[in-house]
Amino acid sequence: MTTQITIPVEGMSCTGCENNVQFALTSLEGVEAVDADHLGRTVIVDYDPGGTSSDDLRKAIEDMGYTVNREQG
Ligand SMILES: [Cu+2]
Repeated sequence: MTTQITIPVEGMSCTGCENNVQFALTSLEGVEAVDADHLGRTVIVDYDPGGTSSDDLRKAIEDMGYTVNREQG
């Protein structure tokens, strides 16, 4: 079963940031698709909860130096 989550992310400033986030998250087990949008400040992830968790996704984004707004998502 694939689940989709929209994660509010601060700090992405260009398409290079989008690509970095997409590349890093796509390499995680269970992640099927990633759509990062620096203008909308969101990262939408399709993933299999059996392979990774939403917390793993948030942590991976934070490990790259971006800020996840945990109150909104
Ligand atoms: Cu950038």
